Amino acid sequence: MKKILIVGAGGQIGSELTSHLRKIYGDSNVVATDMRDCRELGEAGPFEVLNALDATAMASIVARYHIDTIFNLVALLSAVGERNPQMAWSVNMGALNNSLEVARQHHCALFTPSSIGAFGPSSPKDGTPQDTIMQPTTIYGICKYTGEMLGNYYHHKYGVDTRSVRFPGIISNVTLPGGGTTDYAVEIYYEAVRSGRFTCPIPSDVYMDMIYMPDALRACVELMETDPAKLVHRNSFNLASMSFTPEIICAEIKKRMPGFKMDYDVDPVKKAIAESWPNSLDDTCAREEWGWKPEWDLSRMTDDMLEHIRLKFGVA
Ligand code: AKB
Repeated sequence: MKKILIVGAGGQIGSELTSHLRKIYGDSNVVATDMRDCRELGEAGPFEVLNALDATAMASIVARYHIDTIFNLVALLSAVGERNPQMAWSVNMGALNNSLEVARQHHCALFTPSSIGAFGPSSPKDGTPQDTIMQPTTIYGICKYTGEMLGNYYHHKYGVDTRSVRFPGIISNVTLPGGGTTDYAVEIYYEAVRSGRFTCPIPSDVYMDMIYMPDALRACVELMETDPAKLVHRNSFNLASMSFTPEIICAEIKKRMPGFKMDYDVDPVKKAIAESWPNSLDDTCAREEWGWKPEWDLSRMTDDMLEHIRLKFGVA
């Protein structure tokens, strides 16, 4: 990776991936784009307003900056997707199609995240294998699964260097996620600091895979820097780090804030989505093919999240 384009850089992953990649590859070598005018992304390096559904505009930025690697991070997430499935399909698949075509025409490598949402209720629940039955029941999952197939198709048919990971819910303290089923695991920390209480939309005993942002960013770079000869899989690698329920994360916060209180107002849409996803993924292939190893667990992440959010809100 020498000249990188990030499409959808204003979102939860993009805002942090932009500065992470700029630190490694140089500010001027990472071009951030978003459909909104995110001025802060233009402070350290190049920023362009780009609607990912406009393939001509995407191709022109790729040509102008001599891009060799594209990160397509555009996505309407699982819960918001269920409110408008047609829009979710057209945005998620439109951005992916354009990224694949531009990558093919301009000889770029392409990273597009998939998700634990690509699995469905018929997939094995615990230790969900890399290669297994996948019948997602959300439009988001259907887009992710289709995207995985398309990524592999472009690799086999046209030789495009497509790579991807199935991200768990990503927890971070910089940019809030929006519209996902796993968002509760970020919101709980903010509310713990802000008000000392949280109303959880997910049932107390539902497990989902999660990952802390520093590990997620490292995974993107490590996968994209791996010698292609080592990759048996491409789209998309199971990625695991930690798996917990609302009850477990609540207990972890209580260890540090004994007065913290959580109650439940279960959102039926999020409940159905969460229950259709795996409890925990088996990421053996990622470990074997490109050396994946998570560095953060729930306890260390909880310390770090609370410390950063307290600093943000000026709370002692
Ligand atoms: C969501 O909850 O929709 C996302 C995801 C797990 O892909 N965070």
